[in-house]
Amino acid sequence: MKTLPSIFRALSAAAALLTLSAAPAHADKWDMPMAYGDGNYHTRLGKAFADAVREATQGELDIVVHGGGSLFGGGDIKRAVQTGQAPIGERLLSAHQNENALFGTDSVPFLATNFDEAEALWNNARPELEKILDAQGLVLLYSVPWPPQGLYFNKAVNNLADAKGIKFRTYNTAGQQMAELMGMVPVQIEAAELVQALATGVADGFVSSGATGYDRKVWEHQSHYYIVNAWAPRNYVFVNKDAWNKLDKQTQATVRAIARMTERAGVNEAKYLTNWYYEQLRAQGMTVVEASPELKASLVDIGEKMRAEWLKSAGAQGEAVIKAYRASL
Ligand code: PCA
Repeated sequence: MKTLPSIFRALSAAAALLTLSAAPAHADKWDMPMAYGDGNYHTRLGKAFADAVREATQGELDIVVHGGGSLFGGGDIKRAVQTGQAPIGERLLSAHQNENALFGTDSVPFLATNFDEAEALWNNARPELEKILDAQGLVLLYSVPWPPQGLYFNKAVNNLADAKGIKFRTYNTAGQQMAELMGMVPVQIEAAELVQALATGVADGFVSSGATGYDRKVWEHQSHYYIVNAWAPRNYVFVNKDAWNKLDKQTQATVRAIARMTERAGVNEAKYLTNWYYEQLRAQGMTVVEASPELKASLVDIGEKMRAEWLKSAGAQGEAVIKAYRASL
């Protein structure tokens, strides 16, 4: 957590520079639901973003973050913002893959497995996603990645035979498909309910990064974390278009500038924390290691099948994004 204070300082210094010469014509209070707990870096960044916006608009745009799914659960946040029940919110992007395959671009297995690739993929997917969101009445502000994804279990799992039949918590379509192809039994559960699921035997393993294992203190129920770097999913922050259009142009530009800085700070924070989380899991007695070559080879095979499926469902638009991404590497 070493770097976050400097992010707060930088954002607040930037906010001071961006401060509008005249306060906007009318004050707004925006409730901002977020799905992940208050200690998580996405939620801490959301609060830093809100603080910077409040400072730069001299308190006239007051964004109030509600973490941990306390205002709307993760599964309800997008709809809440689309219907205007909340003007702004944050959600896991790939949770909407069932609406449009493009939302799952970041979770195509082994397509982007480190932060640089994840950023290149995002840069190429972003314009398409902005169009899709615009048609849904939403304005995209910023997006921050999670560390690359691996597998948690309560025993050693070195091959598909070891994994067979395990009840496995997932958070998106890709995780679900991967679990099924591994011979496991997927169950979709929000991070906020993860510990309960592990404690009651609803799930005996799950896909995630070190972040969620650390945030949810899963060492009480899990013994192994396998580093796989299967994909690096993203959260994104979006605004209801009507609420956005009520802001004057200068306020919009200020919010956009702070959003850009928050995204940059978030990428750096995620990079820094990736190994830090592994160290914390190890300090709690967990085995944190690379997946065995045998398991890794099976996952690569499964990943190829999933990539082919995804390309089919994402059509020409998806193919164009992947092609441009590959060309940009
Ligand atoms: N944590 C989130 C999504 C990806 C991650 O690393 C979760 O497990 O819900």
